[in-house]
Amino acid sequence: MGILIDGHWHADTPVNANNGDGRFVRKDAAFRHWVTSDGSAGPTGDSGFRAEPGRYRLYVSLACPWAHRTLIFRQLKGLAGMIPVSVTHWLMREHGWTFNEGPGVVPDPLHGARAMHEVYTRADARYSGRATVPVLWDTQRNTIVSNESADIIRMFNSAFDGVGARPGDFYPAGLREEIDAVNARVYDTLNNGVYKAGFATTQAAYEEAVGPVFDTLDWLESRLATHPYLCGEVLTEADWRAFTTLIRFDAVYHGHFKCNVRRIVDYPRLWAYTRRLYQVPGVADTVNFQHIKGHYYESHTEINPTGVVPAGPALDLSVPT
Ligand SMILES: N[C@@H](CCC(=O)N[C@@H](CS)C(=O)NCC(=O)O)C(=O)O
Repeated sequence: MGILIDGHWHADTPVNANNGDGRFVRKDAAFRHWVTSDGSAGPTGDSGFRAEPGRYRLYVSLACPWAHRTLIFRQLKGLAGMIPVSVTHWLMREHGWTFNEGPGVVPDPLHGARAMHEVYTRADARYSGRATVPVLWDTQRNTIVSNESADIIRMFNSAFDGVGARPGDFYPAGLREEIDAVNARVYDTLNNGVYKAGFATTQAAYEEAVGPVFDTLDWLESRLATHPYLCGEVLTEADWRAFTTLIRFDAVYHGHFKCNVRRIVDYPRLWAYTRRLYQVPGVADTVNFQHIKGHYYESHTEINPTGVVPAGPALDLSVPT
C-alpha cells in the first residue's frame, strides 16, 4: 500500500487510513472529467472528451468492486471492442496495484507501467493521492478522464450510443430518483459498509458499521419480494452497483471483513437475484474469484497476517430453477 505525494510514491501508508477513532474513511476521486457524445463538458470537469472508438483505455483490478462495475457496463453496452482494458495483479502491497505477471493480468501497453501509480504520474507529474482503480485514460489528450467508477458507468451507459454501443439504458429518466435513492443507501451501508466493518480498528467502529450492512441486506431482500429488480421491472444501474458487493460477499466479506451475521445464500430472494445477474450475458466473464479472494486475503496483511486464502465457499452460481 502507498500513496503519491507531489508525484513521489510513498510505500508505507496503511490501507485502513482512518480519522483517529478507528473508523475507515474513503477519499473522493481526483479526476472528474466526462466522456460525452459530442465532447461537451459533463456534470464536472472539462470539455474535450468526445466518445470515439479506440480513444480510451480502462485500467481495472478484477478484485475491486468499484472497478468491477465499470467492467460490467463495458460488457453490457458492447464496448469491449472500442475500449480496451488493462488488468492489474490481484495483490496490492508496497507498490499498490502492479502489472506483475500472473494469470489474468493484462499489462499497460500505453506507458509500460509497472504499477498504477505510474499511470497517475503520467497524467499529472505532481499528483498527490491514492493510485486507485478504475482509471479511464484518454490516449488523445494523454491524461486521466476519470478515476470515479460511479461517473464512468454513467458515461458508458450513454456516451457511446452514437458510435456503436449496444442499446440499453440502465439509468432511465423516469427511474432516476429511485435509482439514486437506492444507490445512496447501498453505497453507504453495503458497498462501502463492508469496508467500514472490515477495516474498523475498534469494536465500536466495527459495530457501528456491521449492523447497517445487514439492515440493508434485509431491506434489499424485502424489495425483491414484489419486483424482480431493485427498482422494479427493469434492470438498472442500482442492481449492478449492488451486484459487485453481493457477488463478493460470501467469498470475502463474510469471513475476511467479519460481516458474518448472515450469508447471501441465506437470503433466498437476494441469492436467486445475485445468480440471475451473474448469468446476464457477458457478466460472468467479469467475475474472477481467484483475483477477488487472492486480493483481499493476501493483500490486507493487517487483517490476515498469514495471507492464507480460504478454500471455500463452494458457490453454485447457476440460475435457480
Ligand atoms: N471512488 C473510487 C474508489 C475506488 C477505490 O477505492 N479502489 C480501490 C480498490 S477496491 C483502490 O484502488 N485502492 C487503492 C488505494 O486506496 O491505494 C471509485 O469508485 O472509482
